[in-house]
Amino acid sequence: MIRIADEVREASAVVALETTLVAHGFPPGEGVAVALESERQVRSAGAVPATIGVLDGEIVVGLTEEELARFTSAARKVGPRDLAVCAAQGAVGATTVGGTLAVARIAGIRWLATGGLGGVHRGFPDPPDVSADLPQLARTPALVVSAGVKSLLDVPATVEVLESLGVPVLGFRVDTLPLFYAAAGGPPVSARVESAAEAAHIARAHWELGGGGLLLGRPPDEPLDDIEPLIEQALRAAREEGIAGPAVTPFVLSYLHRESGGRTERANRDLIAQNARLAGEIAAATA
Ligand code: PSU
Ligand code: MN
Repeated sequence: MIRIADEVREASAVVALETTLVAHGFPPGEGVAVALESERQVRSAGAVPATIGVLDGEIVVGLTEEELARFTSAARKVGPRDLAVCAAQGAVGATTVGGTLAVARIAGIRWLATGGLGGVHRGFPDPPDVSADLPQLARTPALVVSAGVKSLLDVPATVEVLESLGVPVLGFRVDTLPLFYAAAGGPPVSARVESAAEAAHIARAHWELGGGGLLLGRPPDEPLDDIEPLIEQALRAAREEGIAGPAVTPFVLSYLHRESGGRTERANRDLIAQNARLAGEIAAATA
């Protein structure tokens, strides 16, 4: 049921990339460009990208450019619970961080890059919405590089849950977890790291001790510090329109991209590429 591209199978340094952001995080057509740029960044750091998704009854590790083009907004959003169902039903499935981690675990991939990790939604427990990214990260020996967690979440609550799950939350040259678009103002990380090599060393030590996943927060190079009011406005609009569950993030992101005149979209695209680059450097440092 799993097809691993030859190049991925033969490489010693591999970075897994998710496809939910490709299908549901950007306007039609642009997600593919973001995915290809992430792959270029991983390669230029000396590692091999493995973009993961479900196609034609197979879980594919290392999608081709042609295959990537099929990840449109019509694709299912596939978390850990949805992988088998999606493959068995032959649907196109864009894997979330959690879904991608579940596949990485089987394929033996230790490094993953994304924009923002899922987590505890604002207003918990009404609704009691906690992303499956968190428990999946806890049980997968992999390090995820992100700009923190998704901007629309309750970030301090998410960090509390990560602590409960035994997931180290590392900051790349910062003492607080980046807030996705914004760099500063987040909750403290559990440790700060200064280099890709140090992050790799810590991850290896964590796994040697039987640990699972780790989160490494990298602040965006060009942060946007004025987006929070717009996020609150987007969440209000989502509530008023009855948008719930997995549909919230795509709704909020497109709202932000539209209302910010494209600023959040550019920031989102750039930080994903930066995270891919760093994950590539970490993978290459341990190969
Ligand atoms: N961050 C973004 N855009 C996204 C996501 C995160 O800026 O599309 C996706 C990731 O794939 C993440 C998923 O794994 O949202 C989490 O979704 P949920 O909260 O429904 O579990
Ligand atoms: Mn959710």
